[in-house]
Amino acid sequence: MGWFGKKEKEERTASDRAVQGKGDIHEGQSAHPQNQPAGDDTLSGRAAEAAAPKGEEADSSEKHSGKKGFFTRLKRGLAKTRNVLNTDIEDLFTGKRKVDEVLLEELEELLITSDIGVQTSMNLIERISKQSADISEAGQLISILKSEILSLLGDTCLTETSLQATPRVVMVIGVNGVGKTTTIGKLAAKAAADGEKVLIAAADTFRAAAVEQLSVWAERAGADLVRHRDGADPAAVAFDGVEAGMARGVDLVLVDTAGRLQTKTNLMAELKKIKRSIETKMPGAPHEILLVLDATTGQNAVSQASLFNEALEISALALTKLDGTAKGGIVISICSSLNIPLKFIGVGEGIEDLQMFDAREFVDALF
Ligand SMILES: Nc1nc2c(ncn2[C@@H]2O[C@H](COP(=O)(O)OP(=O)(O)OP(=O)(O)O)[C@@H](O)[C@H]2O)c(=O)[nH]1
Ligand SMILES: [Mg+2]
Repeated sequence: MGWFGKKEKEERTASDRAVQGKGDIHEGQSAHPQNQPAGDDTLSGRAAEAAAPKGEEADSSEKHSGKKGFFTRLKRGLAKTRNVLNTDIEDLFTGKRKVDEVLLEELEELLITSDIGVQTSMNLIERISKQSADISEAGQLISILKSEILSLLGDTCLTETSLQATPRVVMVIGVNGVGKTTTIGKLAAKAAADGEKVLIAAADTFRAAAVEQLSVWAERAGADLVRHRDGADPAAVAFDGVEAGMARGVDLVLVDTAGRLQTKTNLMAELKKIKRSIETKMPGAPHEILLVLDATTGQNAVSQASLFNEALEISALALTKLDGTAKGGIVISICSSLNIPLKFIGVGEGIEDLQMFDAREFVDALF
């Protein structure tokens, strides 16, 4: 199945369903993207590290076992949340027999602790309270919770994109350090493995190491790379990338962008400019604007998504670092408070540590 919809069929058709619980966005942490101060290149060391994709060197057999290994890493990443959702829910029932207001309040607290978000947690509690008569033990509560979460995810997290253009142009955006470049590397590798011709445009010209990092990924994936000198106009790089992609008959053009700019340059304005420039070269492009979010930033990821969405109309989300200290509830929060499909999840730095989001698999990993 093509990851950008080429061969993808529409599996679910609820794309027009209403957005639920916008309230999550302003709760929790600050609404500002966690941008580093301009000029403070704290990422350079990390970039050098990231420049060497780790997936292929890793000798653990898990790394090579595809989907199963991915699921194992996802489960491990969600261990903390799983603990809360299983053990703590069981604890709720000690000495109690029925689901009353007190128990529901305690449950709501548990859900919020696992980053599900206030609004979404309230929504879940409401759904559960309607079924409280059927619940007399922890196992029943967990299974009802599981199916309610699944229905929340199924309602809003769709992968319905059908992109028929050649090339398909995907612009990848997000604040610094969330995993844009890594995600592009993984996507390029996956598309190339599916027999597609891929080109990457290095439109992050602000950070010195960015192009080097990208060229390592491009080489590894067997993708073409279009780059300009450091500090060049990102919109011009994107333009040239799309032009080259068209001329060379590539299937997929991935445009990497900066997550942080030098003083006084507005990130959103710059991204809009890149988008316009892509559109000028190829009407209808970019066909996908993929916002990358770091799951370890919790509710802040939800705030970032709404800011970027206001400026650029995001068409899909990728959520990275679900292998780290992330609380899995953030996935539920994102899916239920934003009407943007969550398309990819990342569970590591290796080339195969990215998968299409699968709600059922996710809920299985969660419980
Ligand atoms: N554990 C883990 N680390 C990840 C994942 N995705 C990316 N990373 C790491 O996150 C760090 C930042 O990734 P980058 O791809 O450089 O992030 P970026 O968004 O391109 O950053 P800027 O170019 O500075 O805006 C790197 O060390 C990556 O290896 C993931 O799914 N899990
Ligand atoms: Mg980058």
